[in-house]
Amino acid sequence: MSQPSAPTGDHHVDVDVVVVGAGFAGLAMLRELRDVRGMSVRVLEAGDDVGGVWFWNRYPGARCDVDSTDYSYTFSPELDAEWDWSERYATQPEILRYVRHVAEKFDLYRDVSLGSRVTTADWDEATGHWDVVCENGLTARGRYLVMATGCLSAVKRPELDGIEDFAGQVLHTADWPAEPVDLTGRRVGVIGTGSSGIQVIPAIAPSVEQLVVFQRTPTFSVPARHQVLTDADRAALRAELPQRRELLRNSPTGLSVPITRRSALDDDEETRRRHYEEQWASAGFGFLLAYNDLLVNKASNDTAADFIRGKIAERVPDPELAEKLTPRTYPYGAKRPCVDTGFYETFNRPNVTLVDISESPLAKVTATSLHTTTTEYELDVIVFATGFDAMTGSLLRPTITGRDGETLREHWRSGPLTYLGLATAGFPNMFIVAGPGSPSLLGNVMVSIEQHVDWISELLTRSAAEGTPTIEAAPDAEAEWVVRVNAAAAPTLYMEAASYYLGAEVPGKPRVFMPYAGGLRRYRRECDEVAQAGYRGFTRTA
Ligand code: NA7
Repeated sequence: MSQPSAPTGDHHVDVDVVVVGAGFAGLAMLRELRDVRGMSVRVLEAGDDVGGVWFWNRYPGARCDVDSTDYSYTFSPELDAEWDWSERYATQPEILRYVRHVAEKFDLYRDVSLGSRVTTADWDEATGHWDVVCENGLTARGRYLVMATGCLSAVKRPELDGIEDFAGQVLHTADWPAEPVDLTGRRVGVIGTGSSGIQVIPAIAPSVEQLVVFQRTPTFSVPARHQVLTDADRAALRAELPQRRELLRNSPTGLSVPITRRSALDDDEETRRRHYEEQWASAGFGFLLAYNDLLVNKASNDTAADFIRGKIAERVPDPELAEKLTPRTYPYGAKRPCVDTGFYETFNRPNVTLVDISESPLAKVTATSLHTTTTEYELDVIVFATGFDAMTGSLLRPTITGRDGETLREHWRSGPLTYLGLATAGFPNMFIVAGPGSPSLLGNVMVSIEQHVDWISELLTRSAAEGTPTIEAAPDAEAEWVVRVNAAAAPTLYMEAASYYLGAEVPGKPRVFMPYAGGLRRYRRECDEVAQAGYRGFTRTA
């Protein structure tokens, strides 16, 4: 295949593949397509460096919820051998160092255009190419378009009356300034208690003068059991790496947690309690996998949820406060569960106040204060930890126009329609990495990314070899896959929470369950079977 016709910095590039996003997915795609498959690639990245979510989410306390060794690329034994993670859950700065190291080691920067936010992508039917335009004027043309834009990158800023009048500082966890923010001695309000809020709240509480946390829905969180890795830990992890990688690949979750076949109801109360205690003491995120039916059987789920509720009561001695922090309206795990280091205990501090905004919602902002419907809170800083327009936001913010002038926004007006989560009918030669319709956020996204990168790359290579470079998901295959995605979610408890899996995080967003809930292992099998059947469900033409 051809070499790029213009280096980084020029105004137009012509390549085989235009990739949008230089996070873990986009960089893996670039390396595989360029260095293994011999294609020319240009990656367009909105940020000023590679890293995706790990570039933007620089808030205090930001770290991964997945063990570092499970949240790493697996394509290079040399990379594994030379990289040492310093902690069980890597911090955002360490992950960013890792991504930069990978970009340098594999000479990826030369094919990445930084500071290039994509605004439009248009399918040119006459030539069978995508024309892509960036906000900075850069244009790119490629036979293929790969959207590696991430599930959690379209930042959500809830509308708050008067926010522009606030005289203090307004921050968002997912768009935290690169320069240090000194919160010492300031009165800070944090809105949101999802994974980001749960990390930032304990991280800043000791240094701020006052911290007011505005909570809409209480969260289930279990201790992360974070630890600094010693040389001995690292040696042990290295020795275990082959088995861990095998577990990752074959697991429904993409985590190297051994899968149990036991239901929570198989154990009597005392045995179950002991088992939960053991898990509580070490499992971190893996607590959700303590039994095999916590996400499908309400009675089983109740046992785990009750256990966590009991722990919240132990961690927060004031019963009224503990009750406010206790989730009661949805099953454990039906919203993305959190892991924490001292989150609930933070509310025992005298300088921290919890405000239940389900009782008295946020009303307005003035120059000095954030007001709920009942009370005024004087603040110096407002931190939004309000998350993202998840899964579809980053795909729908640019205008992507496919065959016959239909935009992706129009095609997905009732919710995302994909075949295998990888492609969408009417958008030939466009592929999505770890997007809706694939397991994406329901497992370790690193495993999903690498599976998609391999699968898409193989499809492009085979299509080139067979003289059928134009590839499109057939409408009936897409329709059938959407039914399968819904069917996989239907028996689960995911349907019982207003979560971002269901599009509930953005008012007016279609309420459909977006990720594929059948598990990574089953999904990988489905994709492999489609490939073995000559890419069944895809139309491939010259
Ligand atoms: P999340 O998990 O979507 O959490 C967002 C939080 O912000 C959550 O507590 C929301 O409450 C709250 N929120 C959102 N919108 C509002 C408004 N309008 N008013 C008040 N409160 C609001 O995002 P995170 O950034 O914490 O985590 C994202 C992912 O990063 C996470 O899943 C991990 O994969 C890592 P709600 O529950 O909607 O009532």
